[in-house]
Amino acid sequence: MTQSIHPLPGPACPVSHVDPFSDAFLGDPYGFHEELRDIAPVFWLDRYGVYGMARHAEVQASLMDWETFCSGRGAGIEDFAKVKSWRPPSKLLEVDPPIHTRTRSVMSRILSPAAMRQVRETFTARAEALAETVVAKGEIDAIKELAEVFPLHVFPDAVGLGPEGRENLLPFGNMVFNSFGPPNAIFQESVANAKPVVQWIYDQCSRDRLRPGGFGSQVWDAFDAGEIDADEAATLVRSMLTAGLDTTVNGIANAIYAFATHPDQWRALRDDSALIRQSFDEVLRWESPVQTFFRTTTREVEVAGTTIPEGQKVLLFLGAANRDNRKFPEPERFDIRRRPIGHAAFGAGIHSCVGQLVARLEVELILTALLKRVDVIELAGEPSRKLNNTLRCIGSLPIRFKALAA
Ligand code: 4IA
Repeated sequence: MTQSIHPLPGPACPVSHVDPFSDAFLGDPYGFHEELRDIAPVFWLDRYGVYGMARHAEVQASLMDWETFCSGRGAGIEDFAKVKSWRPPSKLLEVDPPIHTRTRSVMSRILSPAAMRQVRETFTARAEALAETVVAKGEIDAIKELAEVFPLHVFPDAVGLGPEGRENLLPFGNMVFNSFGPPNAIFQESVANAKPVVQWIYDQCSRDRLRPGGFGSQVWDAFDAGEIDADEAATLVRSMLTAGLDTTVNGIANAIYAFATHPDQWRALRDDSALIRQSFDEVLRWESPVQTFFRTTTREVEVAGTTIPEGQKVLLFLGAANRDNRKFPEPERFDIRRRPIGHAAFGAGIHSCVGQLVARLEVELILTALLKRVDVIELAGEPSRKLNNTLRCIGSLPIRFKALAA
């Protein structure tokens, strides 16, 4: 409906006039996703002058080909080769090898399976206590009282932050995830009053603020070992504080939403708790917290018959790829028995989510703790959306828990 073939000279592919950062798109992306997937493997978004890909095959292939689809020119809409980023670029997300290889190896060691075994006991006790509280309440807003509470309770402690100022963490993340898109009203609103928030975040990244032994302090240990420089160390701590909260809050929120609207799936999980971990992959596929990311072409490249010139921004629709029926049969169905191997919610290739073990641990423990206590999860009212240029967020989620007979 909104497509046309662009008159030459111009991109050699179909054009869409859709605005993927509009309220209408962000509020309910799935109809738009279908339209974009069906236009062509590669299309031109004339609203922003960027290419887009929404089918699984091309999204996946582009993520794997970091030499052609680079991150060093920014993972947002701005090309760092042309404009200066509003924040100093991430030394993890917004760099390419060889720098990336070095910083990534530090982060993946700190967030390794062995590290998860160390925090598991503390995280578990907190998940159990929180589940006890919310189930006793019966009715809650699952955003304010559960999805935000749990990551904010466990992750900043694991990083080793002090007790003061943690209310800055979610506003900071919200702002950064908005900033990957255009400077629209959604973004502007999130940066109003941002100065003290940004300052607080940067202050927490210095060594003397971080509890010895925590994830943040371990980043500084890598500086001592000569693996990274001081600027890289501080910026990697910032990466943890940017990428580690809003993502998991919405991962938990989307999981609760999925089960509340699919009672048969909660029953299936009750019948077979071995499905807990893979059920989170299905949540991620069905409602991907990180919906989109940009790459920039480092050379002219042909994708499915379309030639993309060098230096072009390409918007990858991870959320659309995860609902592509060319890859996942009946993609609209939330089915925890499906093994959604190859979903793109954590990205793919060298930049695939380095913190995913933390996310997986948090969701596993919350679902496990609820499963022990809850017979039925249901909506107790209409959920509301919170719009973000990158994240699929829920604003409020009224939930009723029916407790298991004791
Ligand atoms: C960083 C993709 C998202 C989860 C993310 C956001 C920020 C950073 C990394 C990942 O600042 O390094």
